Amino acid sequence: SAQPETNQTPSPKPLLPCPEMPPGLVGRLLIEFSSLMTMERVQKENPNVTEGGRYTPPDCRPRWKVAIIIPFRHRENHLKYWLHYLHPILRRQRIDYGVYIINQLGEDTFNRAKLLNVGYTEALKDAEYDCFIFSDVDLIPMDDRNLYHCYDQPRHFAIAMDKFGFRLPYAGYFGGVSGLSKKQFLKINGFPNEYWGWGGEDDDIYNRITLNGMKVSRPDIRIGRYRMIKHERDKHNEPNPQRFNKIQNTKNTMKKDGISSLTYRLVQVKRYPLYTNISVEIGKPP
Ligand code: BGN
Repeated sequence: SAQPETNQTPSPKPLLPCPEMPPGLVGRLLIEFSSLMTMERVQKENPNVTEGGRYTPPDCRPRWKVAIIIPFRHRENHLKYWLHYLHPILRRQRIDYGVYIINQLGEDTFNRAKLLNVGYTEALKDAEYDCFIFSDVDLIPMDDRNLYHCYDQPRHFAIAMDKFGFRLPYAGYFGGVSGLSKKQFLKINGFPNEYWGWGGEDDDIYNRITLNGMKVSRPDIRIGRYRMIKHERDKHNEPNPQRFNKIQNTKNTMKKDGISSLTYRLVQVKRYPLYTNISVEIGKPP
């Protein structure tokens, strides 16, 4: 053999790229929120997930490195269900991923899109992600063929939610669960930081996408189905009365307001077995 005996460095197994549609997906899933869920149970169900909620497929080379970003405040119970359902789905999908919970500290008005910008920034301090999936904590996909990676165009995943009768509520809807590559995200200067309270920030993101010459990609309506965990309206996240005006002005605001203007105070990064918790102070509305 030409191999010198002194060279004992083990070369990594050359893995083939993960298949477009991984074998072992099950299709339509039964999703329910009545059984009681504990973090201990979910941890036992997912022994292959490593600290901070990281996973990489052992049997193929993933095409994307995906950071899953979840804006969060006071939704511990929803998080247990999300982790219970999503970790096994993502494993079957052969996704290389990390889960980041972005926890808004204090009780000032919630700001979903700013938390998503924080998630993008903080995840990149952890690993060289090239794909970002932004998910609400209460949305569970009902079909594992809805693959959580990035696409040629910004992706909208949650297109058929139970609360909207499994239909898209309007053509420009981009809420719930969406995904952008790093390149796509930077092209639109990230997300707006100035939407305090409920509503409109997803429409602003949709505007940014189309104004920058991209279009939204979506799965088949039979596959992009979601269950939302029922809940009372959150405190300190009242509908934002400015949202109607603001979404008319994306063209003028997007260059200044976005990832380029993001400021916040990082308070704590804590790695749990199934996710990384990033607690931040993001200020309050002017
Ligand atoms: C829209 C909201 C979205 C929300 C969807 C679904 C606004 C802006 C003024 C029209 N947009 O109406 O943010 O995701 O409903 O609930 O309120």
